[in-house]
Amino acid sequence: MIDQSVFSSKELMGMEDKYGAHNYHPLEVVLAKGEGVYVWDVEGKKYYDFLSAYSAVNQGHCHPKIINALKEQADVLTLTSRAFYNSVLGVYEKFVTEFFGYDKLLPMNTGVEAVETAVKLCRKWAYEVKKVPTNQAKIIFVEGNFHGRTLGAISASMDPSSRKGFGPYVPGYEIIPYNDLSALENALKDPNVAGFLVEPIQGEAGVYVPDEGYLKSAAELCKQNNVLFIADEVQTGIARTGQLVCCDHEEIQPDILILGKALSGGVLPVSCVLANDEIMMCIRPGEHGSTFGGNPLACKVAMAALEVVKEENLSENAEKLGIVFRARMQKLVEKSDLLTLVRGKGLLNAIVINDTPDSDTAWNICLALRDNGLLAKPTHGNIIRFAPPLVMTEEQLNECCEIIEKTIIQFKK
Ligand code: IF1
Repeated sequence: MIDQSVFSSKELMGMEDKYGAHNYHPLEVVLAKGEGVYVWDVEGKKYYDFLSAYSAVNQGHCHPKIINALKEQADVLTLTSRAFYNSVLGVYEKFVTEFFGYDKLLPMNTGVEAVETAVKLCRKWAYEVKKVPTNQAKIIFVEGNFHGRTLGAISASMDPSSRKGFGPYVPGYEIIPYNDLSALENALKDPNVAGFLVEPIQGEAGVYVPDEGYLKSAAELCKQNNVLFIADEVQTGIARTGQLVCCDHEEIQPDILILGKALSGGVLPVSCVLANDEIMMCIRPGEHGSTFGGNPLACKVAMAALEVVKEENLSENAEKLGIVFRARMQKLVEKSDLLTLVRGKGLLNAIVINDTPDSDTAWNICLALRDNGLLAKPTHGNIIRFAPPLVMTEEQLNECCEIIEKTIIQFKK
């Protein structure tokens, strides 16, 4: 076996470049270790992680409770497939449905698989319960969405780099403006509409928070029109925005809830779809599944990951630190010509830079942040997302704000 520690960062980046597909453009830092809110590169330099693997490691890197669950179950049983029952899945399903308040759970692995599952489930419900004519079901999406990389998900995308060159696309979708209730009301007039699928806060679009009341009214409109309200909380769920799921801010329960990422604390790909019986029972044996979905290793890891969220009050911490963070960044916005605004909820935030979306300013600021010991990633040329692990302390957050302030003040275009 190759011992990776004998390679420098430069050599490791060179190997990815030579032997890996070029489907990413990573920030130049090669990480070798993580613990809590910190990561270390191959040369041993320590950083604050302000991406948290796109909000998958909300519980912090290598959380001991989650890693212990992984280790213990790894010695016992990892995978049976769903051809047989396993001794953990039912316990897990009971735990998670009670945790989030739904009748039933359908286990998958990656976020996008759960999105696909939700779309299939919604269509099935439309034909069986709503009595939409065969193959006529329509799902409404919003502009600026990001739901993953499969053909089903990119068919709903408007981002050329996600979409262009991969057609033909999946039919039966309609895209309306985000945060626009009259557009939704209009779209819902078509009796073949089965579902409205939305991110409660748009991550990739640049941490775009809709107006207060938008989600609640959207859910009501869906209900009035017998359309399923489907929330993609793959990124916003699991305490990230200061509530267990972002829809809790408006006290709504989606008809279908999609979770991924931090459901496992970033330890394994674990995702799920939650719904009540009337919807979930529309899918019957043989109609959907996955080799790895519901495997006992994933189930044990995810239960530990959710326990950490409760035991360590991560929602409350995200809410509290988010307020501190935005207040400090607001002061920075007022002080620096480089920034135009800060926005977000809980610990899912972004700063917008006074430059065009196709500029390289955000990227260059992220390089400077890296040199100063903090890792973040632009979502566009002029937006930087800040999403640290939720186990951060206020003292650590203040230190991070100092790094960001210093970097922005000293930054020269
Ligand atoms: C990449 C973005 C974040 C998601 C929502 C489903 C999925 C995602 C709301 C699919 C995934 C990831 C994928 C990652 C980048 C990242 C991302 F910038 F592209 F938009 F987080 F903001 N729904 N988002 O955000 O989940 O199948 O990946 O597990 O490199 O594509 P997945």
